[in-house]
Amino acid sequence: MERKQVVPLVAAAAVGGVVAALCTSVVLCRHQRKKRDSSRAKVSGPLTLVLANKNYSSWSLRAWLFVKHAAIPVKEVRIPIFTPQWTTEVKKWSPSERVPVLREERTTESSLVIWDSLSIFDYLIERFPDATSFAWPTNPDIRAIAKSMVAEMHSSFLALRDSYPMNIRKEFKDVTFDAAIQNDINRIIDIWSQCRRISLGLESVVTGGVAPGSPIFAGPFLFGSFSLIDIMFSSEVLRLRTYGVNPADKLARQYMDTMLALPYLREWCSGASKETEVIERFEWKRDQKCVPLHLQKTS
Ligand SMILES: N[C@@H](CCC(=O)N[C@@H](CS)C(=O)NCC(=O)O)C(=O)O
Repeated sequence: MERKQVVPLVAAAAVGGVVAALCTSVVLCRHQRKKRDSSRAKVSGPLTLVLANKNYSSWSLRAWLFVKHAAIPVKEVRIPIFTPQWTTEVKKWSPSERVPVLREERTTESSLVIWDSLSIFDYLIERFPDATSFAWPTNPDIRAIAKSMVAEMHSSFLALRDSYPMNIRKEFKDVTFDAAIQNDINRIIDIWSQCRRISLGLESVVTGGVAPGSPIFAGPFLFGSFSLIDIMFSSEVLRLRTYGVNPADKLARQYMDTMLALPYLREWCSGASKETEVIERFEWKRDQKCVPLHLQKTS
């Protein structure tokens, strides 16, 4: 299992190029070395992860990447979003009628249902502590910052998320954004750049503090090795690619390349390219003023 985990990191590190090379000589933090082991898991029955389309569902992507990286066995159930099948099926699985949702069978008649991504991550971290030890940095200051950024991703960037849906199969060029959306994009790029600068020792983790001057994390991901913060921003890497955003910031650009080379992300994208459903409300059209998703009628 350990070998399987290392492959995506190595492949992505190769793309990280200079950044990865810089990181080879530094001290690895404890969570980066810890073995993952799902054998100590505390669940009573099989797990089912309910997801929507790979092409459009950014929250499904995050939950899926998490279980893949933790190598937690789950049965996947896919319900194509906003289809007649969705309307009838999602109610059977999810109290919020949203996905992802995770179900743990307890007996033949009972189950525990966990919905909303952050709760799913929390639940899996509690139940599979070894397998999910990659989730948070062990340094308490950096962990606090990572948690702030993960929470920000979960609660924010609504202007961007609402008007420019994740649509992995499409790539547009020369897209112009209005101010609110450009602000969201700039903030996401700033977060990526800040994390990379902290990892490379170019910026202190403490505001106004002194940068260490040498790398503090090995690896090309936001905080060195792959963690939950990378999972949270994975859909944003894909979203920026779809709408032709190429950050001027070199560290942010390198980070996007690192993520786009991640084997599990590529596997997800390859699944998206094979899907046939086209959901009109998620298809951005250049000459059409964006109607935010929450104002659109469900078809
Ligand atoms: N806050 C939720 C968001 C889940 C969500 O909005 N999922 C979308 C698919 S990506 C959904 O199920 N949408 C159905 C709807 O809006 O009715 C989470 O973090 O899981």
